Amino acid sequence: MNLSVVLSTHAAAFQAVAFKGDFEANVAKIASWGYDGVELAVRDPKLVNAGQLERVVAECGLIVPAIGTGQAWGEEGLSFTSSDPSVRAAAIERISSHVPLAAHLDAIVILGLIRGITPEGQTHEQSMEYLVDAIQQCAAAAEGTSVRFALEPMNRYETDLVHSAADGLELIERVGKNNFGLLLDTFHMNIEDADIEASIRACGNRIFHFHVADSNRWYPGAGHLDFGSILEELEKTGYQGFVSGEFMPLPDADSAAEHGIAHLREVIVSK
Ligand code: LER
Ligand code: MN
Repeated sequence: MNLSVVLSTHAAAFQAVAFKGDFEANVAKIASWGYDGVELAVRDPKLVNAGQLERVVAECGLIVPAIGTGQAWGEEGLSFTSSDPSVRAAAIERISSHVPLAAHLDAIVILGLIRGITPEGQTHEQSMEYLVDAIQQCAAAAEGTSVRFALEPMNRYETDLVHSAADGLELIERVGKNNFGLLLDTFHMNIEDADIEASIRACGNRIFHFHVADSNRWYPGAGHLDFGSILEELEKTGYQGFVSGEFMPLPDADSAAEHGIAHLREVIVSK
């Protein structure tokens, strides 16, 4: 199973992005610890030199399996479900602008925080309609390319929209696009899903990407999740993608990344 870890291309406010700044040095460190890939958090692809980025990553022998987009919400307030049509349009435009970079890197585009939160005075159903429409527009923008989008069900403390794997599957039905699937994150699933392994089975080949953090959002092995069982179930679905570490930089980013991969390799080998 291929393992990656999340890295921001710029300083980021989101605290579960383990590494920030000093891009080249961080990519080299990630490779030296034995990761196969690096998931990149990119606020705006306009600000990224795709060729240079690809060179730095490839020189270290790494792959970029996925691009995170949540900084556009965290730092600019872009949202698929804003009541302001110009904000929704800017969010759709921003996500569509990831398609060339993602095609270049053969990476999944992650739809996480960019879905936003239902604003005061707007109904939940109205937000869901905006969300379905936005995803359909982004999916259409990637038609004719190999780029796929993965929406991440996220826990109730971060958004009111799409919490569980079951909610994600319902959304897939409504969107009805083949290049749209799910990103499952064990931290969110531990809060929202009754049975993590059963959710993985239910999502099957609609799992496009996978995040791991332990129950406390520390590195795998620091909490009470059974990653042996979780990853075995994921493998049984025929999943060919990456398992990507997205955890708090605690006790510090380097130790977390090293302990995390050590634990994952150990549970994978012992299965
Ligand atoms: C992003 O992948 C994620 O898991 C969210 O919790 C970000 O806040
Ligand atoms: Mn995540």
